[in-house]
This record gives sequence, structure tokens and C-alpha cells, in this order.
Amino acid sequence: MKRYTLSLAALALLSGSILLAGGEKAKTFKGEIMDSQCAMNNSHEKMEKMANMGHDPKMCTLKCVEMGGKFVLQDTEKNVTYMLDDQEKPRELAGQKVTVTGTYDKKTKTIHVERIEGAS
Ligand SMILES: [Cu+2]
Repeated sequence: MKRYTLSLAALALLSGSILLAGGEKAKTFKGEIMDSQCAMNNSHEKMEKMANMGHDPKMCTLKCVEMGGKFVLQDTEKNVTYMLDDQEKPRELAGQKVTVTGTYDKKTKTIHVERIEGAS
């Protein structure tokens, strides 16, 4: 019994220090799921003209990722690009306006994604 209590205390201590080490609190980021290539232009326009594909942000995003790009969150109003450490969830929301919840790592400009929701 004594050992059990001890390990519980150790666990609590451990998780406490993990929380402290994590530091940053989860925040929400608004923007559009875009591909890293088009994010450099802050728009799909250039790529769409080049590939002659009409205006279809979803298709452009998926195509560009297929060609080796990465899904990113693009704040088109501020022209800021956030990398996303989750490359699965963004797929179904490609080209859409979304709200991403997660912690931001300034060094790598990457959001550690907890949640992605389509903006209504
Ligand atoms: Cu594109």
C-alpha cells in the first residue's frame, strides 16, 4: 500500500514537471489550410494560372501537397504561414477556412496541432 501511494505521488510530480516544461498554452489560430508552395504567394492564384485549373483552393492545395508540399495554415489577412505538425487532419479541410487549436513553437514556426475545426 505504501509503495502504491509513493508511485502515485511520483506520477503527480512527473506530470507536473511535464506541464511546466511544456510551458506554452494551447491557442487558437485562424486561417486557411493551404499548401506550402502557394502559401509563399499568400494565394493559389499563381499556381492556378500556371496549371490552368481555375479557382479551386482545395484541388490546388491537394495537388501541391502531392507534388511535395506540406499542409500549412495560412493567415491570408496577415500573410503569416504556420507549419502544422499534423499532416493528416488538414487533408480533409484542404482549401477551407479553419480554426486550429494547438501550441505554437516559434523556433520552427510550427503549430503542434490539437484540433482543427472548419470555420463556419
Ligand atoms: Cu497550390
